[in-house]
Amino acid sequence: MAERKTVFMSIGTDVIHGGHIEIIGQAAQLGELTVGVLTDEVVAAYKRHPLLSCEERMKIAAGLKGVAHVVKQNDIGYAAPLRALKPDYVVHGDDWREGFQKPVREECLQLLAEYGGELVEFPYSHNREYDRLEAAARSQLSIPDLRRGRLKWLIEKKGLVTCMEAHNGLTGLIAEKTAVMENGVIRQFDGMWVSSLCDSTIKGKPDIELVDFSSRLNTINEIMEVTTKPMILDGDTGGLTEHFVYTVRTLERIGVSAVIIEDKIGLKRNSLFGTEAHQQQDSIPNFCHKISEGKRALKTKDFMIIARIESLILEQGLDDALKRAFAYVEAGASGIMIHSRRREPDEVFAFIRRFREKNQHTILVVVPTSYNAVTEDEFKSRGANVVIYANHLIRSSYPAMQKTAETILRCRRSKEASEQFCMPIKEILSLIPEE
Ligand code: SPV
Ligand code: MG
Repeated sequence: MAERKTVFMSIGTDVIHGGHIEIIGQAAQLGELTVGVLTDEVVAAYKRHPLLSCEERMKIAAGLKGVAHVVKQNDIGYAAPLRALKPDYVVHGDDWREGFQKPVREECLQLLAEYGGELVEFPYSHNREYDRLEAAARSQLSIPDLRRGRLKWLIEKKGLVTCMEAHNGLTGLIAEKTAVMENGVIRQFDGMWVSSLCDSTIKGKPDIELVDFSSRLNTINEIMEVTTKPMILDGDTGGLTEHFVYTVRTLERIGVSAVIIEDKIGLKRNSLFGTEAHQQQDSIPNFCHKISEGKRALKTKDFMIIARIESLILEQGLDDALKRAFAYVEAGASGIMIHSRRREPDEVFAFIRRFREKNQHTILVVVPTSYNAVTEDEFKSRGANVVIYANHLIRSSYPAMQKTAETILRCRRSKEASEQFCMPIKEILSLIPEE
């Protein structure tokens, strides 16, 4: 009797619908079917945060009719399972012939050619009901209780996460949706940073805690309404401790993942002014009190209060920064943000090294605006956990808008600006589709 053929297919979804059952049934007819269940990190990177864990999804897959074996798949690519299993057939929907999965398909074909395996593609079912299901699953992720803890989860899974600044719904969508494909790996930002500088600048105000909390809250809500990724709020100094406890409760309730407060007191100026502007650092006991009171106000284990140290900005030295860091952790800070305005990363690296000698677990946040040549991989290898791109969308949009305005003034009409700098009307009309 001829040996039974073997079949492999990958599953990343946590919403199993009739379309999946159909394709699994067809795959099982070809032979003994092994299903690779993509890990949570992989699903989060290429699609969205999974609502069910990999272990749960493996149990579900194992129970489906036609599935003989289930394996965990650690990569969107097929190299590991195909080299290990050498299945006669790989089954996939034909939707991956185009779009971001195209290189994955090409790699899969090469792998199959190595040992004479075959790719079997079934027509992908564009069913509106399935699209609606996926949209409903995605919208779940914006629910505060599901969004809040996702920053911690991502840091635990990935070691290092990246956050892009967002200052309104549109920039929120850019932070949420921008993705690039590189060697079969999809890169996206993990979360968003709601910067005081950008939130003030977009309102035409200086970054001196002039934009009040209600207004900051409006910005947060505007972004949250159209996105699902975790959010870190730049909480400035946190204000009076008596007020901060209420701020913390509000932020936690609406699904923000973390607030970062800086150890300054009095009229706050943007850190990138350094000592050029008068700025005063808070005392250690006072700031520790603010942290511990904020911590006491929390209702969940998900929300994080992160203490930002301004010692390097105010030229108080590394020892002062470290002394503060350990005191703030002792007071209950879930993380430390170390800030610097030098072009060289040396003092930040020295801080991370000396902090990590004594503390391997507390989350470390860096904001490499001035020392911008350091890569994310290097930060990770040195022990940082969060990289924040604090102001780049506003800094890139302002010059672009100014150029358009100047060109219209100079030309006394909009033709030139429109042709050179503006996206087509048709594209802007369909940029945000109706749901
Ligand atoms: C912000 O983005 O508002 C920050 C970071 O606080 S910085 O501008 O570098 O101070
Ligand atoms: Mg700020």
